[in-house]
Amino acid sequence: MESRPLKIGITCFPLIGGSGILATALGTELADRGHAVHFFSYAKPVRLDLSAPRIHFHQVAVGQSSLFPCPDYTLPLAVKMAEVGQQEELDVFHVHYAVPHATAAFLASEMIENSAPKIVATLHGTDTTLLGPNPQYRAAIEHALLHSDAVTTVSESLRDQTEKTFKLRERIHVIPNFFTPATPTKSRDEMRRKLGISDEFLVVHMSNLRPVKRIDLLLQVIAKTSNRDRIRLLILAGGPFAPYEPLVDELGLRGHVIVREDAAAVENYLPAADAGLYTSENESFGLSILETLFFGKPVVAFRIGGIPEVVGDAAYLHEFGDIAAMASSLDALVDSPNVARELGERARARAEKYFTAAKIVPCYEALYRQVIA
Ligand code: GMT
Repeated sequence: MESRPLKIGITCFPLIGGSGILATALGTELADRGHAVHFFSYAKPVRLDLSAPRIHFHQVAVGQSSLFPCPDYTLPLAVKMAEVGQQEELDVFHVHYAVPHATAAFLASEMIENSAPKIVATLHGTDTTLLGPNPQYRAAIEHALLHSDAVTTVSESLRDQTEKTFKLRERIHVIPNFFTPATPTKSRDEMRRKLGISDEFLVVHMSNLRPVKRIDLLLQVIAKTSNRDRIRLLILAGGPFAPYEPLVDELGLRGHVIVREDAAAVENYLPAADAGLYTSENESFGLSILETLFFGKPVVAFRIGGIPEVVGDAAYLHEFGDIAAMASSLDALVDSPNVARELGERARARAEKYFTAAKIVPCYEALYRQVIA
């Protein structure tokens, strides 16, 4: 028997960051598969195409009452989710992050009472790693997770850490992230020309430059390579790079670092690169790393969090902080184009085997049907 299409509410952060990108890609794929998808956020998620069929967006205005010491988002979000959840008879609220999104979903379902949508909460990292140990938030996160009908994490590593941090009754489901590479609109040569690169070895790094990304270590690795004169570092930055400019000079890297703070089309930049370099001290998954693998580029990173689950043996991984080892891996790639090509192809094959939409989206659909049943 054909199963009926679902009505799914997705709550996520709208800005550049893996969780919003993943939530947007998931909603888009679900709508493609015939489900109705309602997004909730304070702004339109950056990659969301509002003209696509079955996609709806409900913008939540942040609460500004002068009674409160600061603007409030959780309550207006809960009210909007309750209104739409009831009107549209949503089956599921799929929230990305426990606080404030799963808390808002819990409040919304209390407001709706009977036939409230089921709640699926996906954890991307900080609920557990940053806020979990914080006594101001711990109990609220635990409450939101205990009142969700299912909790998922994006890696086994984050599941283990979450189960150690909170007292949960049910086992967490692990559903890894996926990525669908867009078709480049510019050639490798054209992009390299635009970037002012000829035959230099181009190393790419994509992140929001938060402290956890350890941009200090990223620059130090480049400075330590024997091939530094042949290497250029391209940083596709989802945050301001200005705080790191003094370190660029201190390490003598002026002229070696190219920063793009408005880089939306990663599908044009990644084929122009020769390798990816990631130096985060914590990463529950590493969506940027997955994007790099999909474009067949060899990756050098630290063996932390969920990264080993993403890259398997298709990348060079080193103990956290071992900058010398990272630099020599990069040197090996610069010196041996065949090794770089072979590792990049292995990376692409792994990404296409385990982390496509075709593989992952049905796991979410199955989970939604399980909680509804
Ligand atoms: O890493 C960030 O700063 C952004 C954050 C987010 O909310 O988008 O990323 C988290 O979620 C991504 C999508 O699941 C993961 O790929 C990142 O590894 C995770 N970041 C951390 O765990 C630090």
